[in-house]
Amino acid sequence: MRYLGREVEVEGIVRLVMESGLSARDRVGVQDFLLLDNYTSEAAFIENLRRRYKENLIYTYIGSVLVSVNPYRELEIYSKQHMERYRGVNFYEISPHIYALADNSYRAVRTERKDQCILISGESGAGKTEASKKVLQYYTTMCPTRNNTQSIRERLLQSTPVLEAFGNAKTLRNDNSSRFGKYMDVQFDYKGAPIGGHILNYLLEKSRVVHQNHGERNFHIFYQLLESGDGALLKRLGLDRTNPQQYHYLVKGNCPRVSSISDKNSWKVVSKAFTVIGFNEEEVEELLKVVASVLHLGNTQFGEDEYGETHLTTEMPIKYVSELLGVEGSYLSEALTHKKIVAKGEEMIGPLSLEQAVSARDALAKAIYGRTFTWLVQKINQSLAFQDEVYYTSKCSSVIGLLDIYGFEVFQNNSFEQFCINYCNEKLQQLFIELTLKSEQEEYEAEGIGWETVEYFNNKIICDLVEEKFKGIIAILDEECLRPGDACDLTFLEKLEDRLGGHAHFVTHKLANGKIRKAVGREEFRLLHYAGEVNYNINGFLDKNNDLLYRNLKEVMCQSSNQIMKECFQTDELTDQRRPETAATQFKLSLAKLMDILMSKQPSYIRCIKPNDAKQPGRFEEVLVRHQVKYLGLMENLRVRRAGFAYRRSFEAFLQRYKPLCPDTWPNWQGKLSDGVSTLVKHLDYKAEEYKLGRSKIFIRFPKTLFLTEDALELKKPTIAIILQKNWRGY
Ligand code: AD9
Ligand code: MG
Repeated sequence: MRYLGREVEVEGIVRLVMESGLSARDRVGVQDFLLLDNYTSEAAFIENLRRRYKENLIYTYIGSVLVSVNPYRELEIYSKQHMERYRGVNFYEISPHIYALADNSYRAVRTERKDQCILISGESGAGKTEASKKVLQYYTTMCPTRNNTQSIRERLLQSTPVLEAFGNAKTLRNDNSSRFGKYMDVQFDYKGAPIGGHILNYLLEKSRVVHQNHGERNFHIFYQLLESGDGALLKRLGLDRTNPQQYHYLVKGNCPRVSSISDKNSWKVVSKAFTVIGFNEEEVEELLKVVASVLHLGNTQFGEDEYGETHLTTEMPIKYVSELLGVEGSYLSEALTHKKIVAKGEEMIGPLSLEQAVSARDALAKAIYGRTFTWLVQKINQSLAFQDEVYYTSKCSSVIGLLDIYGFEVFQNNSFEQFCINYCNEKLQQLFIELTLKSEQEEYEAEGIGWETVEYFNNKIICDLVEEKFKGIIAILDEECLRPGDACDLTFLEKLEDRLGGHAHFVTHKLANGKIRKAVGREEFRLLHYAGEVNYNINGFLDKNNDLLYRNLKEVMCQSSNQIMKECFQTDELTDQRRPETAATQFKLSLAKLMDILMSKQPSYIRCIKPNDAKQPGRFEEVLVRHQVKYLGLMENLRVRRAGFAYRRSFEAFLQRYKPLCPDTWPNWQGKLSDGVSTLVKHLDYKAEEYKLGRSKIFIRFPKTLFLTEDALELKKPTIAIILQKNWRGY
């Protein structure tokens, strides 16, 4: 029986097999949380996840949402055979899988011509990036090809290793942690062949270029180049592989090697990917020169002379940087130790203190790396762009967007980066609320079905707290960044206290009665996020938000003869009198654009869960999982789905599947589809409160109804559970 059946591997495919007398439900749980008897119980929810995880069943649905638990081991469930198995199959007819979700979105693109997006969320290490790769793999393997689209498939796939080399790093939480947010559109032509793509990147964690916490690394590319770049190349770049520990920017984390990472293999993959994407040899060399120059810059040291003047104490690193980037060495040295200020049309040069020189150097390294990363994304976008515009517009292509963006982060010490990342998650939660409820409501309306509202926490209040014009935290931060004089991180905190003290989601160490709240430090503010409380340390907020590069360093870079730097640093930046947007405001604007993009599409959700912090297979730590279930809003999600109708299915699909259960509809119903469904449900003895017929769909309120119908269908078949007939599947 379907839900009394066990999911077992048959010919490499997970199927449901009848096991008489044994309640497999006790062993492997239910494949859709909607089927849980006690659907309001968090404990039952987690127990279901745990049971399935133990059986290597990492996927479970909440209706159309896919919950995925990181197995931390390679499972044999991603072969081409598996992909084929999921093509054209409805969710409940086969064991849950990411391919089912990918296929569902694809079918909507094909049949309804509606743009789709797949939103993947979860905390660091939960499996978001792996999930997005699996979806992409599905499309590039299963979709038809158009004449020359073979190469676009390859380019779509190969963009990933390149961006991972430059944008991912080993952190304490994940050996391959994405340190940037990524939204990727895959474009399909009217026949469903992938014909192009486009990537948007968000907030790269640039601070990692100059500093890594203990046990973490810089971005992968540095280690790959040092480990595997050929001897002649390294010589040209002035790099020495024999002692990677000599590069200051690589040693802070004291973690040059990671057992799960082969920098050698990755280098091979990345080198090949460069070729597929369309980089020629010179471009790759120019890019690697930039990478090497960052390492040399990190080795530039400063000292103070007897008069307290800052000067360079190392010669070679600057020589290499100037050679690799094609800039004047003396000019660069001067710019690293002095600053130029233009005031009322007059230029003034002043010395930098030792501390200022170090931070100017680090700012330059971060700017070079950060801009190169953006350049790389643009270059990849050129390669993914669909060339044939006439074809593109005339054949009305559709897109599926894939969002793989950082999950909610709570560390021991949370800074500006976590503030931005958690704000981003508030926005995504807001989108989830709007789209889930909106789409439910719209569907009931379109089908002429009444619906009851569900109470849920609307986190708009927190989004406003962060982003509201003039009043929000970002506005106050910007105000302090622009204010001349004594503005500093502490004055920022004071302003926050003044203006936001008393807000339901904002607290500092000061209590209203004049006492001190111990749980929040004196240099912290706490936000009560929808997902939990986070204390943010304000140190560095102003600097990180300003993200300034001294003018004379920009001037040096504008003279670079390196082709990439030429594109990254352009002279109009020097003449532009306007102050550039601050980092937080830029992020806010880019998120607003992202929300518009996502709102215009039909969403699907993958919610990833990390089962343990040790990155080990088979370990399911309940406390950790419970926390994620909470902040991913899974219980709320389940409640919303259950409050309405648990299942909906088009008349056609419903009739097709269950017609064997009624002699009047079997083998073929000749009349109107809605009449056929009516006849069928009457025969099945559905009670009036169990279902409603809309204009084109049947809505079933309780999962149990469908569950019993599935069982009845199962009894009609001899031994093995439902394997769909081929002719049910075609698109
Ligand atoms: V982060 O926010 O970028 O730090 P992600 O992207 O959520 O994080 P990622 O996809 O990188 O996590 O997964 C972490 C690791 O878990 C991978 O490197 C794999 O070793 C492992 N993983 C994740 N998903 C799967 C899977 N479906 N099968 C096998 C997996 N291993
Ligand atoms: Mg990732």
